Amino acid sequence: MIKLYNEQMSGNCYKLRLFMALLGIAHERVPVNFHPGREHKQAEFLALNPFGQLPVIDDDGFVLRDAQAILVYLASIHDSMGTWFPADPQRRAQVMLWLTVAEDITRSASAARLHDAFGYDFDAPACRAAAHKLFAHIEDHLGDREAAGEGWLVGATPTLADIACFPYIALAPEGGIALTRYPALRRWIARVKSIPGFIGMPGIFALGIDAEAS
Ligand SMILES: N[C@@H](CCC(=O)N[C@@H](CS)C(=O)NCC(=O)O)C(=O)O
Repeated sequence: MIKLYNEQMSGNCYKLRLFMALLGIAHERVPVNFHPGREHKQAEFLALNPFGQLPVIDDDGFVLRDAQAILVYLASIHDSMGTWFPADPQRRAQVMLWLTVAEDITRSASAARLHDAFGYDFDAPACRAAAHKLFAHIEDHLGDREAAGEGWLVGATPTLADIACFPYIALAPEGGIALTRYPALRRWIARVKSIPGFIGMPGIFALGIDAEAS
């Protein structure tokens, strides 16, 4: 069974928990004491991921780091219809593009949250400014998608693009990044929350109990 080295408060771990919940992928969670234990910087964990970052999976001895790479791996095995990671070359390339944006969101919005909530030594104002620049772009993109009658980052149904970008956009207010000026983003957050089988995490609540989603 897949082992997920996990921290409940991590948005990058959460995107894997969410995807595995949506696809019904059985897994075991190995808790890593991220804060205050900093176990992700200790030798045992660095042997799994020399970058000292969560998440990591171990699938019967196949060790893989990086949330986006893991999403692609899981979809390649468990999404035989290509719903989440389309086989069509153009769609697939568009999904890949948003997986790289997800990494940019981690470096900006997630870094601001790590600064505010976990005391990481990041330049929080610069991280917030970078996040707003990204969010303004995503807001425009989602507005265009809605105008075309499709509410997802790529195509007419949710894909890995949405799963990868969702957590740290939804958690952005915890890093001092308000979403008030992004109505299309807030509508998209509500759509992600309405995917059957959706699960939340601390700070991301299911529809009906999160006023921010409305
Ligand atoms: N590219 C990596 C980034 C992972 C990442 O930034 N993880 C955070 C937790 S959500 C972390 O471990 N940060 C600790 C650090 O960078 O020192 C991924 O997408 O998995």
